[in-house]
Amino acid sequence: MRKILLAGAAGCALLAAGCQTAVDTNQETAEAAPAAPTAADAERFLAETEAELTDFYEFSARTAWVQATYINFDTDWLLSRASARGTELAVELANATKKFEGVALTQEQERKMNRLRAGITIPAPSTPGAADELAEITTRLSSTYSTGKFEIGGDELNLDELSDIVEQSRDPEAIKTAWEGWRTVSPAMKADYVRMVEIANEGARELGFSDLAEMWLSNYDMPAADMEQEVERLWSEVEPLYEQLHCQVRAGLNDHYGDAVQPATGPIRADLLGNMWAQQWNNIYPIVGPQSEGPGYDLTEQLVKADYDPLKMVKTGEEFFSSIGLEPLPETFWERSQITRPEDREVVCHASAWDLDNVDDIRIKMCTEVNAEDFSTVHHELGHNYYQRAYNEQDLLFRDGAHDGFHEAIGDFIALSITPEYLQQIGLIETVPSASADIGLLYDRALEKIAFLPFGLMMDKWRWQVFRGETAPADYNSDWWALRTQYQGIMPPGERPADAFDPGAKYHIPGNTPYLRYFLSFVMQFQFHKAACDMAGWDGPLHRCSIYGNEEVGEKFNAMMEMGASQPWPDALEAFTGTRQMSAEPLVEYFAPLTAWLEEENEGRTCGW
Ligand code: X8Z
Ligand code: ZN
Repeated sequence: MRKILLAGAAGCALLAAGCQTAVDTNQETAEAAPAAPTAADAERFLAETEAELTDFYEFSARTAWVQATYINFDTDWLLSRASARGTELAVELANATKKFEGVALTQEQERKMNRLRAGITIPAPSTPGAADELAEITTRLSSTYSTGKFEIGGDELNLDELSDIVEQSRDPEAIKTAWEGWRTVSPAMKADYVRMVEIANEGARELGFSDLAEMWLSNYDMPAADMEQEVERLWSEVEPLYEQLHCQVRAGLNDHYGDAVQPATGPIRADLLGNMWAQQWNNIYPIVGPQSEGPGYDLTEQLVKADYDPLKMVKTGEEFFSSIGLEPLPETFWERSQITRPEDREVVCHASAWDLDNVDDIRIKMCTEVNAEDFSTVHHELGHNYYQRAYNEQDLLFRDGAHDGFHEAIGDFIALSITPEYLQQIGLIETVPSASADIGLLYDRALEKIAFLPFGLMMDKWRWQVFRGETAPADYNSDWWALRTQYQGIMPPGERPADAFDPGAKYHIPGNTPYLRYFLSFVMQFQFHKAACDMAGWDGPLHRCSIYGNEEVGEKFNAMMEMGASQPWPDALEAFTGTRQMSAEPLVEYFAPLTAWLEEENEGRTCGW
């Protein structure tokens, strides 16, 4: 998540006055028809709106920060209040844009109007009380998730502790218990989720969308239906590679656990993939990775050996960004970030990056542990912060990513440069493994990046179905698993209980963070990487290329980041990569040596499920 959008409001006095004035004037002057609004009116409206939002945003962001780093009755109350006012304000502004329909606006004004109209993640209708009810629901959903526990052997385990079991245990029964245990937290969310969908769809319809799915898909500088087609196109480019990886991993799990636990054909048991949601599979590298061709080091072990602590991991991340010429993080980042889980209170542990004042009060909120996964997450979060700071001179409504996939891709693009050579340069490994380690390195990357793709896609496929009413509440869970099986080729470890609400056990569902952004990011970060490596004159294999220390690339990248959302995203993409289309071609090129190896390994096996 990059920031809490419209989470709270400082009130809408200024804006209401602005709107009110326009309406009153019309009534006074006109027995005749009210004067049609002009482009100058639009300019005034936008200026007043941006001033109002600037003030409101900081109040709401600080409220949300306090709640996320100290969850209790009172902070939930405060967040609900702030977020209800935020929704009311956002909806009022979105409705206010309607009066400028048909007015000849500049491209910039048009973009701002669109952002106001389509940019609300969970809208409420303007019916009195709707925003309050919605805010209570969303706060409750989020806190239920973040404070969820399940008891095993007399201990109340939180998500981190249950995840440790799924990630590290090799006992299928223990893994299943932790996996099912975490999913006892979400049935309590179901009724709230159903009601939330009703309210938000009403809100979307009031703003002129057929439902919330259409509204979410309307934030990509093209009609919603075209964007959905784009997503299908990208998926078709990567699906064959996923199938190869799935085939090899299933065979590895079958070897390790035997037919009774993981059959050699059909879907993979979801809890055996080393991640609570089967979204990234690096933790089972030791089971399913190539035996003879390993990368030659284990980054988690190296971090521990080198005495890294969470702070040092973040400092190391900052140093990478500095090496490409970006300004160091401000002092307040270090004073105000939450880098580790506080012992004495409940917090939202899911990693996020924040921009509290839309200028430079940037921070991360993580419960960092010393391991390879969090080392990568640190870079991910810092990417959000550097982007936020880069576009802070844009008009307020343009202080955002070119689209949300860009925002997610910045830090991951940097992390693709964490190559063995880079690790050696910063002293984390002694020797750079030879080319014979390439398959191992690529396999590990594929467990992180390729395994993720169908998950990144199905999350919002499920939500689009729900928002469109194609999936009724009674089918929430079965349709969830139908998509999990169709796209990821996985199945639950046992029958799911009748009241199960498994989507609620994944942060972004109760947290209402759209997920298509991650699918796009996982494709686009390879486009950024390839462009950067080309710029750097790299002519080796893409996975060995690191832009560490390359200020020329840094400067070009920063130029794209500075654009924020001020131009249609193809312009931003073109500025850095020279192309105006999202494409999985660079990803396919990156993994080509692995693909060839997988195809050989899978020969004679029946792949698919
Ligand atoms: O939620 C995140 C980031 C914060 S924006 C840690 N990610 C997705 C997830 O964890 O599900 C990054 C990868 C996908
Ligand atoms: Zn993110």
